[in-house]
Amino acid sequence: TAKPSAAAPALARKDILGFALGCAAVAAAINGRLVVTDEVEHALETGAPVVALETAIVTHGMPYPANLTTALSLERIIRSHGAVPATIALRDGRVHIGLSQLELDSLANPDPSRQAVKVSRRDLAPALALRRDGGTTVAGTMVIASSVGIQSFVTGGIGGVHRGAESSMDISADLLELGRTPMMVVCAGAKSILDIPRTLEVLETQGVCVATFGETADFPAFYTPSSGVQSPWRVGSVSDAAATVYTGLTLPSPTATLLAVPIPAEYGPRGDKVQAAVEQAVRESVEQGIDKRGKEVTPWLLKRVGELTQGSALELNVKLIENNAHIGTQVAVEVAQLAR
Ligand code: PSU
Ligand code: MN
Repeated sequence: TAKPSAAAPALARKDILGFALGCAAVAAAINGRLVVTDEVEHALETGAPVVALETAIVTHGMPYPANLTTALSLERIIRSHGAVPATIALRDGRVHIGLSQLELDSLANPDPSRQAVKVSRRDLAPALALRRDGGTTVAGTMVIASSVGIQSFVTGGIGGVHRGAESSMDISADLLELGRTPMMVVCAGAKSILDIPRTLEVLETQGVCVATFGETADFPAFYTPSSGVQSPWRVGSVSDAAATVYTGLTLPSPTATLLAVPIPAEYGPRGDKVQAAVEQAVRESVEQGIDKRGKEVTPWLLKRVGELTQGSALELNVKLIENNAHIGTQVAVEVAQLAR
C-alpha cells in the first residue's frame, strides 16, 4: 500500500527543502543552510514520531522568560509521550531543526544586536540571505518541517483572517500554507483578535480539514473552549483524530489537517475575562491605526492583551499550548504508527 512521505529517506527529504523553496539550482545552497540535530535526523530516518514547534511565539508571541520556559516545557511534554520535538528557527543564515537549550535561550532573550525577525513564508529567503536570526510563524515552520518529512506540528493559535480584512486584506499566510502542506497542525483554535467565521471560510476554500477534538461541537476560540461557530468536524478520540490525519496524508493532493483542541473547561471563567481584554485591544488597534501595519498587527495585539490582563492571558496561553502538546503528541504517535 502507498505510504505518506514518512517512508522517504532523510537525505532525500533534506533535498526537498531546496525544492520547496522553488528552484533546483538553490537546492545545494539550501542544504548547506540546513542544521538538523542528530536526534531529529535519527527519528526521521527510522519513522519515529517527530513533532515540530514554531518559534515566532518565542520571539514575538510571549515575553521572556515565559517564552523560554514554555518552549522547554513543550519539548519535555512531547518527549514524555514518546516523540521527538523539533523546534524550528533561523539562526545566522541557517535553518535549524531542533535547537539546543543555549540556542533556544539566545532566541528567547537575544542581545540587542541579534534581535530576531518574524519569519513567515515570504520572509524565508531574505532572512536567510541576510543571515538574520528568525522566529518562524506557523506558515514558516510548516514550509521547513514538511520539507524534511515532519508530519506533525503543535502550536498555540494559528493566524487567520483579521477583523476588517474586507478592507485591509490582512489574511495570514498560515491559512494558505495549511492549504498546500500535508501535515497535522494542532492549535487551540484562533484567537478572537481574528474574525473566526471568515477564518473558517478561508480554510474551507483552501480545502483544509478542520476537526475539533473532544465533546464540543464548536471551533474553539483560544482562551475559551467555544467560539460560537460550529466546527466542520469533531473527533472524539485520539485514534479518530489520528485516522483522520493519516487519511488526509494519503489523499492525492496535499493539504493540512487542522486539529483544534479546546482549552480545558476549568479555565473557562478566566478565559471570559481575557476575552473582554481582547475586545478592548482590537478597538485600540483600530483607533491607533495599528490594524494597518501588516506583520506587526498580531504581535501588537498579543502584547496589549498581555498588559491589559496582567499576566492572566499569558498563563492561559501556556496552559493551552501545553494541553495541545499532550493531545497533539498522542495523535502524532498514532499517525506515525499508521504510516509504518
Ligand atoms: N496567534 C497566537 N500567538 C502567536 C501567533 C498567533 O495566539 O504567537 C503567531 C504564530 O506564529 C502565527 C503568527 O503563525 O503569529 C501569525 O502572524 P500573522 O497574523 O502576521 O500571519
Ligand atoms: Mn497579517
